[in-house]
Amino acid sequence: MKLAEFPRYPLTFGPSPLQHLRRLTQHLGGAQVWAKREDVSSGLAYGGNKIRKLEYIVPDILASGADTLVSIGGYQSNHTRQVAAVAAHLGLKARLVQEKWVPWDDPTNDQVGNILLSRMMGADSRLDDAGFDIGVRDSWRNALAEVEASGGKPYPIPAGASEHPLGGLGFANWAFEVAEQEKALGIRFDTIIVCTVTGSTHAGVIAGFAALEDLTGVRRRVLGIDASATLQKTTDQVERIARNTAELIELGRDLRDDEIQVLEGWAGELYGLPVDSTMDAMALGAQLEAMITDPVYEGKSLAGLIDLVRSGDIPRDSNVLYAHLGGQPAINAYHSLWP
Ligand code: 5PA
Repeated sequence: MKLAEFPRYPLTFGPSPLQHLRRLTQHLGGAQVWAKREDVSSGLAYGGNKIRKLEYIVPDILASGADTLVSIGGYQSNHTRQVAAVAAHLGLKARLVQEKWVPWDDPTNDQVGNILLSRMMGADSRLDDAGFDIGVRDSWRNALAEVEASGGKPYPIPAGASEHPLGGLGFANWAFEVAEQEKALGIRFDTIIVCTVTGSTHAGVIAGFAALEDLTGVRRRVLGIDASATLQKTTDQVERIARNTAELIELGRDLRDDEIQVLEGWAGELYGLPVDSTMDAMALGAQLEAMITDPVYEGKSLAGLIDLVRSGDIPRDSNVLYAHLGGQPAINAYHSLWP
C-alpha cells in the first residue's frame, strides 16, 4: 500500500509548526537552523513524537475491539504518557509498566512530570525495578497476561511503539509533511537531525525521505543522534524498522547504507543521564530561543546539531532541520540540575 492509503486517526492539530531558530543560527555562525515542533502539535497531554506514531496505530486498536492499551517505558517515559493520553482520548484504559531505566535517584523521579500526568489521566501505572533495555520485556508480557486474566482485552504497544508493525508510518509521513512545508516556504532542508533510541522515529523519517527521493530526485542527509548509549542495539533496530517501513510503503528498492546513519558521541555513558554537551545544548536552546529541551533525548540531539554546525560538518550554506520530538515534562524530575 502507498503511505497515503494507510488509515490515520487524527490526534494532532495538523502539520507540526516549522520555526526558524534565528538567534541560535546567529550564535553558531554556520548553517541556518530550523526546528519542526512535535512538542506543540497536539492537545493531548503536551504531545510529542508518539502521538504521530499512534495516529497510524489507532485504527488497528479500534478494529481490534481492545479495551486496554498496554505499554512500557522508564519512570519518566514520554511514550507511556502519550499512550495514557490516547487511551483517555479514546475512552480506553491504559496499563503501563514503568521500569527503572535511569539510575537517577531524585526522590521525585517516580512522582512528577510524565508519570504524574499518566496517573492524572487515569492510567494504571506500576513501577518495576528492571533497568534500561529497548527490547521486548517479560514485565510487559506479564502485564498483557494480567489484563487478559482479569477479563480485559489488551492491545500491546511495545516500547516507543517502535516494534509495532505500523510504528514507522507516522514519521514516514512526517517527511512528506516537511516536503509540503518546504514548498510553501520556498526553502529546502538538506540535513535532518533526529534523536533516536527505540528507533521508529528515525526509521520512519529514513523511509519517508527515501520515498520522496525516488519521486523528486532530491537527496538529503538524515542523521540520527543516538541517545540510548547502546549504539549497536539502536542502530540494528533503526535499520530493521526502516527496511520494514520502506517495504510497507512499497519503496521498491533496498535502502542504501548512506541513508541509515546513527551517530554516536552525544549520549554519554548511560541512557537518561545528561553530560556536559547536553547541559550546554539545553541552556543554549532555552536562553537563545526559549526552546525547552530535556536531558534524556532532545538535549542530546540538540548537542549533536550544535557540534555538527560549529565544526562545519554541516556546511554554512545548509538548511538544517531539527526534529523537536517533545519530552519536556521529564525536566521536573531533573530539577536538581538547575539548583
Ligand atoms: C523519545 C523516545 P524513538 O524511541 O522513536 O527512537 O524516539 C526517541 C525519542 N525524543 C526522542 C523524545 C522526547 C522521546 O520521548 N522515548 C521513549 C519513551 O519511553 O519515552 C521511547 C523511549
